[in-house]
Amino acid sequence: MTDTYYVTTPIYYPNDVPHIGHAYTTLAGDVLARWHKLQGKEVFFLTGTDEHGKKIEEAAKKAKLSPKTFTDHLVPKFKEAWKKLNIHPDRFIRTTDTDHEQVVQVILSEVHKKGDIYEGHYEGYYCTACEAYYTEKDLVDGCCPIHKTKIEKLKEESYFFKLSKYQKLLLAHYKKNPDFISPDHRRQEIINRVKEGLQDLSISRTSFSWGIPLPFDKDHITYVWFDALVNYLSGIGYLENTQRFKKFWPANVHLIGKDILWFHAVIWPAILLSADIPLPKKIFAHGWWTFNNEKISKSRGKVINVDDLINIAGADSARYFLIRETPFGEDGDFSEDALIERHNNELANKLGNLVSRVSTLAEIYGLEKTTSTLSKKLKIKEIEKHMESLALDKALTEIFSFIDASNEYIQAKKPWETKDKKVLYELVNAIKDIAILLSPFVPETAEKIAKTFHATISWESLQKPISPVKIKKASILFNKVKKDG
Ligand code: ME8
Repeated sequence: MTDTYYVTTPIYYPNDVPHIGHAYTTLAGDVLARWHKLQGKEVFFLTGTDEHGKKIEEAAKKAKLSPKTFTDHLVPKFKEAWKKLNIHPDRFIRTTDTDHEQVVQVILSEVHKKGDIYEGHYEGYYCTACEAYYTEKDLVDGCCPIHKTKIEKLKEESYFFKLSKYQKLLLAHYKKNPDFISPDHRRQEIINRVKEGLQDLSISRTSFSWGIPLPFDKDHITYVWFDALVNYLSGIGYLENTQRFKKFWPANVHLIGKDILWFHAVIWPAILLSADIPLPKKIFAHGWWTFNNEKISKSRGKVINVDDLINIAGADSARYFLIRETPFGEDGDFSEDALIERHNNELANKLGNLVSRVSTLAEIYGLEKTTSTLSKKLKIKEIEKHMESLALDKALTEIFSFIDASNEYIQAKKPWETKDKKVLYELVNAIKDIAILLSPFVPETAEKIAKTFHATISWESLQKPISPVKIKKASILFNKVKKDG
């Protein structure tokens, strides 16, 4: 039986066009999906949009559109952005999809049947930007601790999910499965907070109507997070494609930003425990991007959208930069200069020049088969280990150490003087392996390299010497980009 791999991203609020933060998580999902596919696994990669709730309803009202028409206008922007970045999910789920709405109702019914939902009154503070509830002690000067905006006090009839009932089970699960929440320091934060105690969660609203009705009380709509989290089940066919569901669930990893770890590491597993569904294997919360060292903010013009990102130096350079620049899991800062720097020095100089020099010399002098000493310097096992532990940046660093080693080799052996066809053969094989390993990160570039050297991008071709065929000089892979000013 083929191994499977199921990776998800958060489903984003389509209240504006996607920016670099959304691109980051989705790109990481695409890199992981491509990596596991390369290794021969059957992969499912899910992303999408979170379309219900007050935030969307208010944004639509401002635009003088119905919520559905409003999101219908914005969803294509997400799909186009992912396409431009060469990100190819197996499904793009919308929470307004009929199959998803059905699954939400089924899960609600399961949890209700279990006796984990009760009726009461909600009284407290609600931040619409977060779509989250806060207690008085969470507030900072009467404002949302995240958005620093004035927060509204709500009182309404509501159904509650017995989150508090799951405190012990959750803590036991974290203990038994130390890899469940990553990175480690975030796991510890969650454990500490859960130990302080859990409050039951208000899971329905009556003050507005843009949501999925509760199956047991049509006057209430479902709280947007209960609705959204269930996408990870509906996305792979919880109801209508049970075979696929069985194949892929539990998910290997839910990739998220650190802002929404509580929902994924506490609320989501509690819902699953209540519905008797196995828990995902891992929740990985990556860090936060700032833009020129400031918080990303649309209103203050501190934002970089996907189009701006790609316009700097192309899709592959954007992909490369985002993954290479910061350790996956830590915060990072985006600047155009830093992207250009890496594009020019690492992609154009190190990788581009290697491919250009070797293909030029191979065209002139040809290749001759030999056993390779250079390829011994390629640490595939290390790269695999990094990918397994989601140290995506480290995997790239390791691949680039081999690019450095290959550049040193050509410099030391001087095949342009010696006309040594064997050295060129070794270098061609090294580049072929580099292209295979880089393919999840920079797919377009990897394909171009493979074409030049008549190689195939596949795990089986890795470290398998190619036949010494005739090679033609490669066209330039990366044109250098000038920094502004
Ligand atoms: O929270 N740096 O949607 P959302 C890094 N709909 N990542 C960032 C980022 C930044 N500055 N800004 C956003 C929601 N992200 C819910 C999710 S899931 C069941 C429901 C990324 O549109 C990061 O992945 O606010 C973060 O978790 C996500 O966008 C939040 O997207």
